[in-house]
Amino acid sequence: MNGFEIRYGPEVDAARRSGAPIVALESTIISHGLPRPDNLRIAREIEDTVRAQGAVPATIGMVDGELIVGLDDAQLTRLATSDDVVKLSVRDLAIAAATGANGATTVASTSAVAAAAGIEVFATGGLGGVHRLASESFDESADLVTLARTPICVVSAGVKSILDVGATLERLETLGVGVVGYRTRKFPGFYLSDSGFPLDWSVDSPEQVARAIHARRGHRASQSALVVANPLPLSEQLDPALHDQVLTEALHEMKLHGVSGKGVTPFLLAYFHEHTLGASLDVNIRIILRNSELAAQIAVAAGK
Ligand code: PSU
Ligand code: MN
Repeated sequence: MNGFEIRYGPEVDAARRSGAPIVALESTIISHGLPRPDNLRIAREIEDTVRAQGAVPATIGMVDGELIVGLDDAQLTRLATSDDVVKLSVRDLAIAAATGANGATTVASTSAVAAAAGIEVFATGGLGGVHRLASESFDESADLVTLARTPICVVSAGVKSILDVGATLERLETLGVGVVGYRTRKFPGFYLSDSGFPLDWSVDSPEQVARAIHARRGHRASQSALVVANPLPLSEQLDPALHDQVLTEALHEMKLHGVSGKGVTPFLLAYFHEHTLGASLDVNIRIILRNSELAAQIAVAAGK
């Protein structure tokens, strides 16, 4: 076998043949970002949200070393419920394939695989980015550098508020990743509607995003990602006071437990879900469903 081939699920395979719009979805939010048993139900709901808008969901992940674009329900169940599922970034794909691993793809690896499969639109919750105190720890998500070299449109609610949002925006600028607000010029803060940082660009409709996708399709001068930042309405955001309090505690606990590397994001998300008594989970689910809906509308407008 040469390299690791992509296997397409039947629904995605049919969509590729007919030219139907496809939306890529990541699996790390299912395996590591959301608690069981809700995660499997939510994974299915995300897919149905994409279908309801007339697009085909392609959840990406690795099962027994096979890289799959469009996991079927049994595979989705496996990634949502097994204990042997590894969080796979881009650097892990080849070794995971070679060792026959089960793995979930992050924003970085999902983007890379989706682009390789010719998929132009991807929905997630929040991007990875520069962690707080990164000037000491050097902890910056591989999501950023991967988006710099991957032509994909990612719909997210900004970057997780557990990160250093200002530093992340600076890095996105340096790396040449486009960032546009959806009906806003305020960069959203994931759980919070507004991170406090302004944006240079705003779009009003899925058609406008589709035009940007068309403009750079195959254009050698513009092969980095376009991040569409889709904020939660103010009425649906997490209570900012609760957010700030839990975040302070979470960062303190993380230090006590010596959490580092790829464990950081799952630790902080789990801490939030536990210590907001589920409020952050409800918000997280709303974010993903809203982003999936918008991504599907963009994919439909962009056509093939
Ligand atoms: N957004 C969420 N939940 C998550 C993640 C993002 O709402 O679990 C995951 C994504 O897969 C993202 C990853 O790519 O966290 C970033 O992890 P790290 O900081 O280790 O790169
Ligand atoms: Mn990291």
